[in-house]
Amino acid sequence: MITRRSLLITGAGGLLAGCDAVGRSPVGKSILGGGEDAQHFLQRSIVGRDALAREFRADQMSPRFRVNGSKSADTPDYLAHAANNFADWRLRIDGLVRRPFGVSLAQLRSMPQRAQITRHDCVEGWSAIGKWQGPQLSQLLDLAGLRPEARFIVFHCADLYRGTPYYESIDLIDAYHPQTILAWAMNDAPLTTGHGAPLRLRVERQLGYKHAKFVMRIEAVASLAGIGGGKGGYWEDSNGYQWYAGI
Ligand SMILES: Nc1nc2c(c(=O)[nH]1)N[C@H]1C(S)=C(S)[C@@H](COP(=O)(O)O)O[C@H]1N2
Ligand SMILES: [Mo]
Repeated sequence: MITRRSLLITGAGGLLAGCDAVGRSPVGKSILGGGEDAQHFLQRSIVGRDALAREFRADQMSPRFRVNGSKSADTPDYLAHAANNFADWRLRIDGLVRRPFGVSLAQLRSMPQRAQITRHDCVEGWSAIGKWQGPQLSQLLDLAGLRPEARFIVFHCADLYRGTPYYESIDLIDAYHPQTILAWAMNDAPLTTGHGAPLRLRVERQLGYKHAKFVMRIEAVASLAGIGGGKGGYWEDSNGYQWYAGI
């Protein structure tokens, strides 16, 4: 059986082939501005982007949840904050926002919280069910006030993966999805270093590599062209992974 996930992972050729037909139709033309838009449009036409990811019961949580990708961030700045339990650390929110600001871990913990038990699906073929807690990303974006030109949210991470800064990006549909949270807790405990302390993204309708760990800065941008290699994320730039990794 072809699952939606395998279709979307392996189906780049198929989806893009389908773009021609969409691009020729009047509605397609008005909506499609580039490859990213084409993927948005097609994804939205296949499944509702607002649909919730499945949530699980506590007894369904995986006894072991693998640490994957970077296991830590070893810049002097990150290590100094980690040694101090991130007490002076601030998440920075800037870019195309009216009120750029910094927010402490204590403040993030005192905002309204969302907790969810979800399944993490890594593109490498493993999955694990865990519980994540933190404020919804939408709350922080609303506090900052997105400017009308903002179209993508970029997550700048503390780690270098194989020498290159890890980063990821999502569109505003996923940024405002109710299950998109900035998690500081996993399985009812503060995030461990391996799972991305002090803060990581959970974007539950997408594959694992989109879930940026060690998030230091959130930037609202109009285009992904000026960030990293321009394709919207570490793996997108380095390995041709799809920018929209919907599951
Ligand atoms: N900053 C950063 N975020 C990252 C990665 C990474 O190497 N660095 N790896 C990604 C991948 S491929 C996966 S599957 C998940 C793994 O999260 P986990 O270590 O909590 O299992 O983190 C994602 N986020
Ligand atoms: Mo992954």
